[in-house]
Amino acid sequence: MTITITAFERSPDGGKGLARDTRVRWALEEVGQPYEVRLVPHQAMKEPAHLSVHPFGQIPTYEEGDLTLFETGSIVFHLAQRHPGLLPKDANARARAVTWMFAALSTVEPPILDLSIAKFQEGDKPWAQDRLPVVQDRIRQKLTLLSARLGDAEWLDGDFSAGDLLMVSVLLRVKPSGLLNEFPKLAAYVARGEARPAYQRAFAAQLAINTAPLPAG
Ligand SMILES: N[C@@H](CCC(=O)N[C@@H](CS)C(=O)NCC(=O)O)C(=O)O
Repeated sequence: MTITITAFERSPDGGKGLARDTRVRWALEEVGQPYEVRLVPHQAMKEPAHLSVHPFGQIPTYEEGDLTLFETGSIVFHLAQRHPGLLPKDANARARAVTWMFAALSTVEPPILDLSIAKFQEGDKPWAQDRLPVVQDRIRQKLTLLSARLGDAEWLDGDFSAGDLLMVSVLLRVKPSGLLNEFPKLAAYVARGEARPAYQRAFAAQLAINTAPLPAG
């Protein structure tokens, strides 16, 4: 059955791989599933056609036969459940990997997202410069504890899992700020994720789209 995901017609990051379709592409590559991409122009994001697939008018989405999903956590979980490669077989190890998926998205990603908002959406507010260090320190708190837990391990809990895929994806979003380099163990962990052939393929695919000429009109 054909899998179709959506992505920005032009990602605001110009192809640095920070738009969230990259993590879905990565998961698809890890489990060896071919997929097609439907590009959504900016002006179409909040129009009825796209809202019928994504209630909040965002990307990415995932369509497979009569199944339509949104939210990257849900999409990666779906792929990990249906195909081998992203979750351990042992029930307890699997539950722990799923826990890391949630930790990535609900504990680590929010302060990182807050930094993007503070910089790019609120950067011109009179209080922006006072707020920035507070937001950065909230990220540092999380990264300090995450780094301590990872220690010198290769991945968060045994073999590479969907938990690592999402954690690395989330940490990649803090890399441009320089904060990640304050945590050498996490920087090395992210580099291990980026070095995976599946990630490389996912990154190259989104880069190709974001650097291709836009259709005329
Ligand atoms: N929690 C959602 C977040 C989705 C999201 O924020 N997508 C961004 C692109 S990375 C988007 O579509 N932004 C445009 C908008 O919100 O209008 C997920 O993980 O899928």
